[in-house]
Amino acid sequence: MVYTITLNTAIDEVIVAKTNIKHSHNQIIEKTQSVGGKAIKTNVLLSKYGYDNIALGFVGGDVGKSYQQLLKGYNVKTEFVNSNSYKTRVSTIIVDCQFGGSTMFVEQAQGLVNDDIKQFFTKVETIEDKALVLVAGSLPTNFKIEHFEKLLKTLKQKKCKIICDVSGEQLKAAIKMQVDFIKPNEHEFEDLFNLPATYQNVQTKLGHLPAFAVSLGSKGCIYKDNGNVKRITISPLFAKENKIKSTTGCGDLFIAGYILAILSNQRPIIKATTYSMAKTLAFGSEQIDEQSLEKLKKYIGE
Ligand code: TA6
Repeated sequence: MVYTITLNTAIDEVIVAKTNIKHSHNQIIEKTQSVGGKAIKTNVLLSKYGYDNIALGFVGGDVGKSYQQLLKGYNVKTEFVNSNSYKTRVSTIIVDCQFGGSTMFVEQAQGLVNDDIKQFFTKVETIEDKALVLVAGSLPTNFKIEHFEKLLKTLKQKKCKIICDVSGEQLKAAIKMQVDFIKPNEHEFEDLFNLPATYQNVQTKLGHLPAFAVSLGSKGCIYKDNGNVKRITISPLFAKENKIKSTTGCGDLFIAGYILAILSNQRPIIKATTYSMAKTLAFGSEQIDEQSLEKLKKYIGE
């Protein structure tokens, strides 16, 4: 069983527009709703491939109801805390179909109350010992860093395999707790250490951890597994030979691919990279271009 924890859920309103900067009349080509929040993308993928998984976290408000409907459509089993004060957010993602690329605007989450947090930790206690647990995304207001540290400590005591895709103070706590895998992107690394994400700096700052990946966007990633710090590159031919639609969600699908590989005894970093690349070929923030997965491996260098 894989558990995911999305403390700050969101629905992503994805707006695909044809920009016309000259006249600033930008025509909307397509509007879709995507499953937002980071860890939940892994549930969507695991359910698709028939792996048991449960999503924990907080939902609330009308958007929370729609969010759970979306997840039902993906056959994702949830154990969310339904809060009366927290409201599942709406993130707006503008995808420029002419020049490529996406821009994301994320609502500030409203507050949780202590009873919500108490209910959450009661659910955390039901997580099986030694389970694989993914914790990803931002914290809602009132879920303090102390709560986050308590969450990691509880999972450690349960001897869970803890994977974290977090930033800032949460990333610092995950490193201190020496969780089993972290995946900051280059900006999150640079913000935390005030250093560029070079091979040397990554090795110095993260080399003591069991495993990690620092994602470098279209340049690949610097990672550690089986004891050595190595690098994955992505050929520039990938962007030349494929239509890049939206990079929103790439980091989330990297993690989903990593976990899928662990469950299917494949090389985690290669699968993670292909899923992250396949995400750029679809508009939705939880979608990938499945047909492209096999052929993407030819663009990956080690
Ligand atoms: O990485 C993309 C994404 O997961 C979007 O789906 C959007 O919901 C946002 O990031 C959520 O991130 P946050 O860190 O605010 O939980």
